[in-house]
Amino acid sequence: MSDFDQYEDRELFDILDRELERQNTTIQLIASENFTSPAVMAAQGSVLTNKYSEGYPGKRYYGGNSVVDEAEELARERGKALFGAEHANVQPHSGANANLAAYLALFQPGDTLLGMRLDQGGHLTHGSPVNISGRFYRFVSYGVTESDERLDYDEIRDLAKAERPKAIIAGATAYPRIIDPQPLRDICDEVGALLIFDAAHIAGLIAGGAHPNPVPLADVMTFTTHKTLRGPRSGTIVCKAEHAKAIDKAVFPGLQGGPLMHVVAAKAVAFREAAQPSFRDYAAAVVANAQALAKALAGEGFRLVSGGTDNHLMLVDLRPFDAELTGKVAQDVLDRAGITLNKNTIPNDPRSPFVTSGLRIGTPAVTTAGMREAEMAEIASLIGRALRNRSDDAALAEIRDSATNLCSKFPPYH
Ligand code: DSN
Repeated sequence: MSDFDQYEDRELFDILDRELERQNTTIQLIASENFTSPAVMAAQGSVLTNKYSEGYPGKRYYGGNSVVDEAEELARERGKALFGAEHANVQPHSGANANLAAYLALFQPGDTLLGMRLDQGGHLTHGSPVNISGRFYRFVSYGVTESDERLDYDEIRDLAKAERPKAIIAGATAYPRIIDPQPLRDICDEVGALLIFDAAHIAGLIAGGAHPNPVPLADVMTFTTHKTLRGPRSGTIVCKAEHAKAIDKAVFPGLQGGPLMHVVAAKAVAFREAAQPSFRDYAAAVVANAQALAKALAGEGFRLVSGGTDNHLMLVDLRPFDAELTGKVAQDVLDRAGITLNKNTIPNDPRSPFVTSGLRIGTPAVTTAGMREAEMAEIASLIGRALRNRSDDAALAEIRDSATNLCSKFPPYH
């Protein structure tokens, strides 16, 4: 047994202590982040990190896998049960890998696919030209309407009829409304396409019954496990039985080598946690908090893209609040005020993705910490104050104290 312990490496573990301090004392509003449970972290920091397990349970390339086989089997069964799926592959290291594995399993290079525009809320792996998805496949993008900034399923149908894609990729990273799987399924059936639903952001809302479950309608659903689902940083694919073999082959050996079995074990823990009745309360509270925060921000003079939210996030158009204020500046100012979130393009943003006119704000983490509607009103007020007083260092320091004081009542980790 190695005689090194974590207390010896102060150089690194001091950094971890400072990050713990940051997470405990500043307000976490990044829509794709959450606070995992100690059980998830214990599994992720376990001896399973030591094991090589290329292959699948019962069919591995190395010996000594009988115990980890049980962990992967448990994760698969729990993942299937959580979403009512016929098959689960719990090995993707990330959501991006899960998406690429789905494409590798089901499409040929050059095939036409429909995906949501990145600058209107889609994801890099939904066909961005700088991503492998956009280089290997012929992606055609759909977006939101100018009038109400929502998906228009009739427009998607027209596009699908014109382009005859092999699949429609649904899902988003910055879209504050429910994505209805039924009209997408209908369109896919009309044009003979597969439906791939990337539920990375909303997997926890689906598991908690706050959003419609695409699994009965989609051929494949991919998701990350660390956002609203509140598990380890990773990905998973669930699919119809008919695609199981192709999906498994695409994940390994198609795209990845040895799975991260400690992370697979942590996924098993997270799936169990998400199946508890209390997780339904959590998912409902995430949405209620987002709606309360959106309403309070509108009261501060911000414009909410699409007028509000029905999920865990909102997109804030800063221009009515202050035409000169960019997302980049707002993110930096709020960082100094102890409020963590990210700049984001809004639909038809005149500014670049590095500057932007918007912010993306999410409630999964603050809800896990125990904050509810009253705290959302307080957070909106802090955001408004900070951005109005962005050149005033003393005011920002005061707001940071208020943020720390609020967090001290809701520490995610003791
Ligand atoms: N980076 C993730 C997000 O924040 O939404 C998407 O991959």
